[in-house]
Amino acid sequence: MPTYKHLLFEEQNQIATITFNRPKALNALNQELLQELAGLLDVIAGNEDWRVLVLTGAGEKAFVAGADITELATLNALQGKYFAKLGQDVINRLQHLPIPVIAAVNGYALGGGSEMALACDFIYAADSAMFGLPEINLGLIPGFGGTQRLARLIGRNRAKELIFTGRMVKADEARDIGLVNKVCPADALMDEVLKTAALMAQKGKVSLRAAKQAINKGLDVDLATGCEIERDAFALCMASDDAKEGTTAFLEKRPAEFKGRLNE
Ligand code: DAK
Repeated sequence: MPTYKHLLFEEQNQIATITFNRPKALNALNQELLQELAGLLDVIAGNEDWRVLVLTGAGEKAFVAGADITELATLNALQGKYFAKLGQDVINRLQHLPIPVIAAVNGYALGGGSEMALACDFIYAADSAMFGLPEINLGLIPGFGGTQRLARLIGRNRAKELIFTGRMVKADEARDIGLVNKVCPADALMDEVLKTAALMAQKGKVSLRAAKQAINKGLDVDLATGCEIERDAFALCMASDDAKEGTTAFLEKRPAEFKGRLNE
């Protein structure tokens, strides 16, 4: 594996973990970090062994405190456009990664940091976590998909309130409005995330990917088209050794041993 200046990468028991690692700047996203992340996500997408990806932030204070404002302040319009393209590419790669991605939000997730978490499949948060889209305070609006993903996840009016005011919400409120799936004591967050990741990692590889794709693609279309997408994804699962193994194991009253292969 290549080494990275602003990211840490670990892999254990088929679970890959990326840690944003600029703790002195609260893990703010600069261009170099985004370029590194784009490359690493490509490596992960091409690896058949890793079943789940976890994203978290270094230090106790932040997941990601947003785009690097120091860098942002120096960009001209063209550079801003490149920055936007880079950020949007990375966030799209994250959303479309074939394996599930859990955001383990261990502190501030602000601006681009919240948008990064929103592109993950779901979010677990430390009780100390804070979420917000404060771009309005900088004379900006969210630019990495936040206006779109937040409204789709928590509803139009709640998203408008948060984006128009820039108000931060604590972890409990984030859970109550549906932004976060689970809140844990800060020192238990990674254990909880890895437990859920391990549960998913032992499922059929083909079906896990098929379920993610069917849900993601289906959310952008009408119900009938979504059900068609589901049928195709279901057919793909039926063509896998995993489905044969899963059903056989049930009938033989033993745990399934998924190999993650299509029928030979
Ligand atoms: N960028 C750069 N440095 C940051 C930073 C950030 N976003 N957030 C914190 N830091 C740095 C601080 O400057 C400080 O550095 P030193 O002074 O020690 O050198 C260090 O991290 C510790 O921060 P504080 O001293 O401020 O710590 P506090 O506990 O007092 O406050 C805080 C924590 C998170 C409340 C505060 O740091 C804060 O408000 N940070 C900024 C949060 C923010 O506004 N984030 C949103 C950024 S806007 C685009 C697409 C997307 C975006 C932009 C463009 N295009 C389409 C072009 C995204 C925009 C954003 O994300």
